Amino acid sequence: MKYRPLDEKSVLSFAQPFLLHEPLTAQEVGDGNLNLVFRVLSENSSIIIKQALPYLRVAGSTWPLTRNRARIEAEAIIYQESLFPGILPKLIFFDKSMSALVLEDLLPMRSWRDCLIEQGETLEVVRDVAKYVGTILIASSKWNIGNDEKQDLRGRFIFSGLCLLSEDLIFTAPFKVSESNKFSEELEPLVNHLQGDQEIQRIVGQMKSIFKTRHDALIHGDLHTGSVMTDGKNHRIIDLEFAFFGPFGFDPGLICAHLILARISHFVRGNLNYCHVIDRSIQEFWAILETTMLQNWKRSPEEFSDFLRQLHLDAVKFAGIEMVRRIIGLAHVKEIEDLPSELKFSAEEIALRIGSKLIKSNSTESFAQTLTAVLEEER
Ligand code: ADP
Ligand code: SR1
Ligand code: MG
Repeated sequence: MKYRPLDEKSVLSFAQPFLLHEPLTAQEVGDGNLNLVFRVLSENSSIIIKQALPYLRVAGSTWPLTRNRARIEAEAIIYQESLFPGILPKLIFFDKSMSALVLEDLLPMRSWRDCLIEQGETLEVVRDVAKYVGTILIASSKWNIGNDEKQDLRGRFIFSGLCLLSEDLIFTAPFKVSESNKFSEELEPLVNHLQGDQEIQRIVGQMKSIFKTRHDALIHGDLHTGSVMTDGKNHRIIDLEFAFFGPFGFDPGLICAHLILARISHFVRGNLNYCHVIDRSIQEFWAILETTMLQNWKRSPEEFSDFLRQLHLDAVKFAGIEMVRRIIGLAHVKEIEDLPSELKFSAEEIALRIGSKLIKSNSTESFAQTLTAVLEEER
């Protein structure tokens, strides 16, 4: 079949072979920045069709983007499912020429981001996310795969077009004057100050280089709270199109950055009890992550200590960079975007300040301790 973008009508016949009964209706449900995501319903079942467009959806056809990301997502689901069964949506079929994945419909699960916005249960979610990250990081690490497999996996999950997009949108554009940046006028003095900070420039440059050159494990690559779905009890990790062999600290840093952004959103709204829930979630994330990694560790305890020290150090900096880019860069987060304007500015200011401090942190403490010290200074 020749590639053509699907719509709510043509997706019905595309989905037909994968449903028990005739497809009845389809709805585009992707709130995403990149792809088309359809829910196709038949009499008593439904499936998800996720199709890559040849461009960055949020920017329009002027920003081309390789459809190879659909192949990466399909192969990453298959590989990670073998390492952590049950945490990913079932891949029913992958149509290479259409760059389309047929996926299990996770409804009634909803995104963890929405759950955090509504002050929902989050500790159970964080535990599963930590187990997922810990398992994948160690099981797919350079130490735990043989040379042949390593060569094969590295070939399939090399630094992709989406990694280039991350390089640009996370590490480059937000830290200089760039057309793709998006922030309000009142934030301009703060942005100018941050972009003129030589220490930040130097550290972000170093972290960008780590992002591009450290092939530690097959990381998710876009692990924010919108990439996790939950019904309170069961949790799934979605959206693996950014998967590649990258640095250990990237996924943990990203997930914590988004928990901190959620915390800031609640802080400015005065929901202090929920801020404590998020603090506990971050502590719990690291506790479970460390336990999971240790359970799978096959090297010496001394090496584990060194590994952990580096992991915390990198994750703190990746988290700071991710926070900054979600305020200045192209892609923002709705827990901050949807705040009333007077609270939004205050949240953005706090996020830039905390983000900058995390980037500059030289703390040899754990992620949670470093964050606690930074939050103390905010009081
Ligand atoms: P994008 O990469 O374009 O951002 P995502 O994979 O993040 O696309 O999906 C966008 C949205 O589509 C998700 O936030 C979720 O609401 C919905 N979605 C994606 N996959 C599924 C699924 N397997 N089951 C139910 N909903 C899904
Ligand atoms: C503006 S679109 C790009 C962002 O959305 C994705 O989910 C990634 O986070 C990416 O940086
Ligand atoms: Mg995506």
